[in-house]
Amino acid sequence: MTDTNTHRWTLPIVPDTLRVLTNGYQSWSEAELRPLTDTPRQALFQWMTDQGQDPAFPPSDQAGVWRSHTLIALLRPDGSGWVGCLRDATRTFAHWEVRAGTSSVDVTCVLEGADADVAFEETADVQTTLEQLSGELGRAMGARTPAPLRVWCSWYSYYRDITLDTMLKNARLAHEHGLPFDVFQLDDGFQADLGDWFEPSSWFGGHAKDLPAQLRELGFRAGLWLAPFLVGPESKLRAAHPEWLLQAEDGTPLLFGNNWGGPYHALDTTHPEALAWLRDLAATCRTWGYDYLKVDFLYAGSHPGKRHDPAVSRAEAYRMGLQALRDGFGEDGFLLGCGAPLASSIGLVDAMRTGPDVTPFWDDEARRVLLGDGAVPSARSALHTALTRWYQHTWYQPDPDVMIARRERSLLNDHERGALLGLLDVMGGLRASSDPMELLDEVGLELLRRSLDLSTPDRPRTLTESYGGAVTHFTRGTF
Ligand code: 9PG
Repeated sequence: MTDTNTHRWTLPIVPDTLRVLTNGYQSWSEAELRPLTDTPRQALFQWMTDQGQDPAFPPSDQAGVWRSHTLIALLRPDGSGWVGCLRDATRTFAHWEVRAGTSSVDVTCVLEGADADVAFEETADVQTTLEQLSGELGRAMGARTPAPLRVWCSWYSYYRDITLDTMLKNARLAHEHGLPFDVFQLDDGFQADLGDWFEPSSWFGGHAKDLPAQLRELGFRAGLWLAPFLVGPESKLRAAHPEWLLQAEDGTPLLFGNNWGGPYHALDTTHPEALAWLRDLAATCRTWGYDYLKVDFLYAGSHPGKRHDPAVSRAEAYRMGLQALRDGFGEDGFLLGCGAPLASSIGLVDAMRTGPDVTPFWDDEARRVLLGDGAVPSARSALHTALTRWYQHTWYQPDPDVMIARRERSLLNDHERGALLGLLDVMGGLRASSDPMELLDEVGLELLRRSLDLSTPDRPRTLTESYGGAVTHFTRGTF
């Protein structure tokens, strides 16, 4: 049972010249600034919606109707306009919708969960007001913004084919080159199954607990990837505790998404035993020597479904799960959220992926434009979305995803590698790389060194004339 409250405004303005700024639901959802009278992208397949959007609040399929989580803005060509923003996302999701009429624009904000304050202001300077209101939201929720870290992550070169030896080989080479990484982070592929985190995969060639001490000898901290709220349908965890799973209306364990060759289950984070298990999981990773966790696919914690405690809202259920991980990992552990409902993570994570995955190619036009998947991984999508969320610096350290400095096993040309480097620097936050050290020539090493040089983020000059230009420069098709 969830309460809903609705707020409405009607703006007496002709919509033709307005633009709308949306935020999206979770890390991978597209965030964009688009003409209000355009039609939002429609993903052709349900699994795309499941992995990029809120299934309970998917993008509209009508011209002039735009939806956004937590906040929304409408801009006139001179940068003035309106900003709407939720004041507290701990217990509540805010579903914003703007609807263009002929001579007016209707704005609706539906609160899913407890009632909460909502700001809606007309302003001469949308960018400044957006930064103010989102900053207030961050402060109200006790945002954590520790110093950014420089991270090597195994995913964007090795994908699930990662081994203990490969991790150590890269760490040794990085050490020899004197590259200033803080953390070496092992990504997906080390574990037997989703949920069976303590057992190694058949190919990993060791155990995740064998890594941290060897990394520390080379001068690096150890980081580990988990999708802590996901449970594989064939996993031992699923067999042992079916009662811990989020359920469909008919009481059977819900299956959703499509990665790792099929759909998966989610833990019910209102179940006390599932929460205790999550605390133990994070605490165990800590005792193995990891002090950096990339906690991924977190949207599973707020997926719609039937929970053990039906009085808990999706935002609250999500935060109960995330709080359990924080409690287990400790206050001084570094938590990077990924695939995560954005504002509802404030105060519990140290850093947050603010866009979809970078890939070693610029754009996946067919999937983005023709199949309508705005959350599709690509260098372009990652930069475009993370830049649109620039104001979220006050919520956590943003993680705009990795630099790709290598020339081999990459389709990025020199201009695109340069754009990636420059725009990651504009965004600030975490600096990351995934390049196999052995593939870096002199130019690649120099690009990587420059990308690890932490700088203060540059405020985009204006929202309407932002660094988005550099993103579109190499892009064909609808923005
Ligand atoms: C490991 C990876 C990496 C990566 C994460 C996440 O289907 N999808 O929409 C989809 C999006 C992202 C994704 C996987 C699937 O990647 O962002 O850095 O950790 O998981 O599996």
